[in-house]
Amino acid sequence: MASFSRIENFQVKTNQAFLDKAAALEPVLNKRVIRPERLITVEENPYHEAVVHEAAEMSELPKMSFGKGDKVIFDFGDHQVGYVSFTAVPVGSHYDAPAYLRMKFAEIPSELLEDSEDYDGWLSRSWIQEDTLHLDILPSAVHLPRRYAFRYMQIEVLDTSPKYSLTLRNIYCDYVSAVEMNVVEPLNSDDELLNRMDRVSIKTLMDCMQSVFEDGVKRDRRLWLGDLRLQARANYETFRNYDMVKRCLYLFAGMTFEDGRIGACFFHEPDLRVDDTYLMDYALFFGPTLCDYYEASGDLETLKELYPQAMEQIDICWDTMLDDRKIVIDKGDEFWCFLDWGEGLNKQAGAQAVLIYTMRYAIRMANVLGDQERIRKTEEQMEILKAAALENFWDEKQKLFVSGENRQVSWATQIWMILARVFDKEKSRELILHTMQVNPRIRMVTPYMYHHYMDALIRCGEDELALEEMKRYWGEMILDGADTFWELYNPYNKHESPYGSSMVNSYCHAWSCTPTYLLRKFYRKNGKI
Ligand code: RAM
Repeated sequence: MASFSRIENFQVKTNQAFLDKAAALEPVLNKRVIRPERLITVEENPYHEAVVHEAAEMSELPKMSFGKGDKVIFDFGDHQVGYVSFTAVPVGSHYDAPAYLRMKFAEIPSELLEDSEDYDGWLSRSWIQEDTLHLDILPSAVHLPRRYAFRYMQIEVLDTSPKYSLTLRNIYCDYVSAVEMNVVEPLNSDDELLNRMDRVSIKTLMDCMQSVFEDGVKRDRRLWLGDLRLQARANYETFRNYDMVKRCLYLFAGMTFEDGRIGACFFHEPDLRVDDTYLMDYALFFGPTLCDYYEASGDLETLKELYPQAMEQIDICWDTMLDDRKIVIDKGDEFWCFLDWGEGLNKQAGAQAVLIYTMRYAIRMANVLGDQERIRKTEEQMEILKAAALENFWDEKQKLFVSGENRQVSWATQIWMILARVFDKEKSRELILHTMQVNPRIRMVTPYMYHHYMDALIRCGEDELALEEMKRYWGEMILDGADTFWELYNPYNKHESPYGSSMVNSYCHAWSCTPTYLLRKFYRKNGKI
């Protein structure tokens, strides 16, 4: 299922003062030189899993030379984001032809077993991290111009000539990030798996903190509002880089759709530009993200300045996205609301719940600013929307919420209804436990949706269960070899991809970094771990 939107003659509304504020907050990236730790080989086992074998220590490299058809794989020891350099030196007779190399970068070992010729997904194949290079003059100090996201780098010699081969020297990566790991205290739990989940979360977040909060450093390398909200939450518990959140909020507010709707994602290179994609849930999350930012940073000035736009997102939904019954109009297969990548997931009831959820944050902000009129209006609207949700989406027989014309039952719908607090805590608890028992066929596939599942369990007072589920999901990803958390992880289908091929899946995806937020905010602070 291809999901994207494209608007002909897309018109935007710009607030230059906001964009200038965002530009002034552009971070200077820290650089660190990282060298590979060892040479490896990768092979496929009978279960179609990639198995890594150590081939040699790095100290062996100067003694090795590579001719036509040879491959060497460098393991950089952990996930990296940055610019790779190396020197190629010819050995043998004087070189009589250019060296021709193919380089492949992989976040996880199985990417090295894939052949991009077989790619048939619907996202651009240009995301696959491989390049070829001709070296006309040797020796040659190569500085690759692209930024790569990887742990493993494979160099394949496509050709030299019968008269010479190559040695490879001084290979390193200039790692880049806006933040430094050493400002974050370790979790120090007695449970080593939790410590690892925390560390991997922080590394995921750190790698994605570039000029903006990128969603994924392999792909899409841009700012998405839904991702930002979770990244910002994890950031408040770890790096506490308030400026980067502020910069991203001003970017979204500084360039919107002509009618004031906030775009789902934003490009920051070569210049600032909102994408022509509107997602109802993402636009609404501008409010909660702003509210969280204010509560974490105390920056009242920014709250005041951006509050009107947060409210406007709700007003737009109230005015344009509801039918006479005050339920969200189902736009079916269009890319109009995200929630999760689950195949066939109907978004109608979930979107209604997100609108209600967002209103709670609107009231929180209105309280800070003493906006009584907004509080009164929003409380009234929330009640109307909750009543409409119960009337139209609650199925008393199944004791579950349904969504869409086909009355679909999904995990996402139940979870968002719980987060919207359509029921009180006890009834919500019954609902989540019942959902777990029923295990609806339309499951959660992204760590993004799993985060909301954890949030819902914690909200229902099921902290222990949330911890178990967190270990089962993110912990399992670690056991499957994650150095950073992946964009997609469906324990029931490990090769799942919403893009028609897992070759373009991202394996350092910021919306997956929330265990550190959950562990630090709800468990460590209360002395529970
Ligand atoms: C994908 C990315 C991104 C997400 C959007 C909706 O393109 O994974 O992180 O926010 O979908």
